[in-house]
Amino acid sequence: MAIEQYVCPSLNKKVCVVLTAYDDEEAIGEAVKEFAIQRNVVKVIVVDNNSKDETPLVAHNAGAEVVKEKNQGYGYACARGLREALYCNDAEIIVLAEGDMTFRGSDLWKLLPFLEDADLVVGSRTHKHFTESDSQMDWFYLWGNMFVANLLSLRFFDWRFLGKTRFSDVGCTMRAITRKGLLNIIDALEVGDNHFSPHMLKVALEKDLHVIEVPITFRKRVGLSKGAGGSKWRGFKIGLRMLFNIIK
Ligand SMILES: Nc1nc2c(ncn2[C@@H]2O[C@H](COP(=O)(O)OP(=O)(O)O)[C@@H](O)[C@H]2O)c(=O)[nH]1
Ligand SMILES: [Mg+2]
Repeated sequence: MAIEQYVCPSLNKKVCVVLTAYDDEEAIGEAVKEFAIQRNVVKVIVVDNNSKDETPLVAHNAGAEVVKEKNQGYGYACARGLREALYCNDAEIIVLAEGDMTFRGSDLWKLLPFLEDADLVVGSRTHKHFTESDSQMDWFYLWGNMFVANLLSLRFFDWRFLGKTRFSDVGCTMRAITRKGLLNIIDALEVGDNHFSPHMLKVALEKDLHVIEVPITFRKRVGLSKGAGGSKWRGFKIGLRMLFNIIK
């Protein structure tokens, strides 16, 4: 076997980034710029989900392509953005994240290399050194996410590796997927609400995509949370819906 220096091909592939946004005018401009500036990012799509503030204008001015999703819900916004990204013919890799500044644009470079061996790479916000102490991930969200994540691993149990893949987080929006992988799952994404994230992972595993999780940085949110991070009661209810979707 010839010994040669390895240059990771995924780091040279074109990337389309999708950011979800709902009344996120405070954060969306910086979020767009932070992702757009990363190497090989050819387009940033912002999915505006009926914002009543200036979110679409701020996103547009920051350089994003803005699409409007009328069906209200985090899952509808994610699925719409992923579908739109497939029209970006240049892009071989599609990255999904949120426009609330919780995710770091430069973390693309943690996700992409794993796409050499996997179809879908999802972030985990459960590692102490990467999850900032003033982020939403307090003990409640950490333990809740880890509990439901273990359930997802068990759903695809295998004796040797304890699951097709081992998850530590189910609510992390930030993920990278190959065009081929996305084409395989897009029509099966049917959850429109806040429990979309583990649903997408479940669908991917059902379709035999290779899924892997990597630790990413999680920062303090800019602006008000409208999702699980809004209150513990809301987080609990969303967690239950995630759980029922996983076992169904
Ligand atoms: N919760 C929620 N989020 C939405 C909706 N539409 C779009 N989003 C976006 O989805 C992401 C997740 O919501 P967020 O408020 O950050 O929830 P959190 O991450 O639990 O605090 C954000 O980028 C929102 O702007 C929606 O109808 N509900
Ligand atoms: Mg968020």
